[in-house]
Amino acid sequence: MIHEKYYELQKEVDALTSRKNKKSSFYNGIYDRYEYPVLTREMIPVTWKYDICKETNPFFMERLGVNATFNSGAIYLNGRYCLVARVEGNDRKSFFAVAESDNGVDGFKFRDYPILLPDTCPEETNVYDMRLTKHEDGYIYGVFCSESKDTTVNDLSAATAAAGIVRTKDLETWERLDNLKTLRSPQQRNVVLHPEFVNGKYAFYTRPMDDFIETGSGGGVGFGLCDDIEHAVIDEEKMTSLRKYHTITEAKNGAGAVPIKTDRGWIHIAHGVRNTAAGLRYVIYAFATDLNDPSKVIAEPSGMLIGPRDWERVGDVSNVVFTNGAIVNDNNEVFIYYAASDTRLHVATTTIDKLVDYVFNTPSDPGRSVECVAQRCELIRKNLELLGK
Ligand code: BGC
Ligand code: BMA
Repeated sequence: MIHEKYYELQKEVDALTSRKNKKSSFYNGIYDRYEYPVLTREMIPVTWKYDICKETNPFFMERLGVNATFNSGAIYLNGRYCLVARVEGNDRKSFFAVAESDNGVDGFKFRDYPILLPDTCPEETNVYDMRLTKHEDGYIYGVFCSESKDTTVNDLSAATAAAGIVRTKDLETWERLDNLKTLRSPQQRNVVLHPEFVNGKYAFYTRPMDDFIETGSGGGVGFGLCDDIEHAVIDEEKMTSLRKYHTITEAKNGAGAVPIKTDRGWIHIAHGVRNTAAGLRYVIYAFATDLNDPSKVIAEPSGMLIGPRDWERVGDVSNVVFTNGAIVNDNNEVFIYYAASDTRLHVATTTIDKLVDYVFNTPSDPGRSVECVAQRCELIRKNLELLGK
């Protein structure tokens, strides 16, 4: 017999997933924020957490809790906005699950089951942060972080991060390929597959790092080519967007969403990290690369595009906004899915025209306070002149 509590709780889930979202009062002219997150742990179907049978679960007790729904890959498929969310169980293990909506800002519903990836890596402990690339070869690729225990050192917490690769045509059946091998970088996280061939090869944005947490000598977002996607190997990684002293990318940075193609260049929405007394602070920034050479940075507006604000600042890993997915629909509207504090997923909406204006017309960071204030005084001078002052 089905426990009566099931119906009550599922009704609450249904109410949340069918709640209309609306733009919030936040304004910067670049993008809109929304009142409600698009995915939270409260939107997880009851069947994923409870045994709904009254005989075996008389207290209607949660058996397999869900702690968070956050960093999500995103893709526009058959007119629907599809997310491959990072779902984290109470056991701290993450997995992937597809949630879909008709309009991209509300109504996201999970499919009946989460994704069960082919189990080809016996040492893999955790998976997270999938980027979904609709590649010109006809497949949809998912590139994600595959984390394993580092058994070469005597440290219980030591881990190794690698890029796992899967592909699909429908987000239902997934084929697992070999993990990416980067010959010159021992660890990789935040790897993104470029949607087009470059010089006839598959192209990846990488994030070379010496260690699991610290990038060490890794200088920023890398870029490398490989011939065979089924056994992907990258020899040389060129640098694209660099880590820089006293900027939002000082501690580390990494590719986020799959780059968006525009008339002026590829627009990248990435993340930058700096260290503070309160721990690492993650923000989202943007830059553009050349249409013919997607590794060459041609515009880099100063500072962050999205920083954690208000309640976004609070969660399991506070002071973090992170993106690994954006969607452009048929009307050139852009939906940036960003997670707040490793806990819930939000959306920011803008348009291709606005993003291009932002990336190419926002001044770049001159690097020193005195020059930054001079840059601002110039803006004020122009404005006061217009105001006749
Ligand atoms: C966590 C990630 C985190 C990474 C580095 C992993 O174990 O699951 O969320 O980004 O560690 O801190
Ligand atoms: C990591 C990322 C994310 C996470 C962030 C903050 O390095 O890969 O999974 O959102 O740290 O904890």
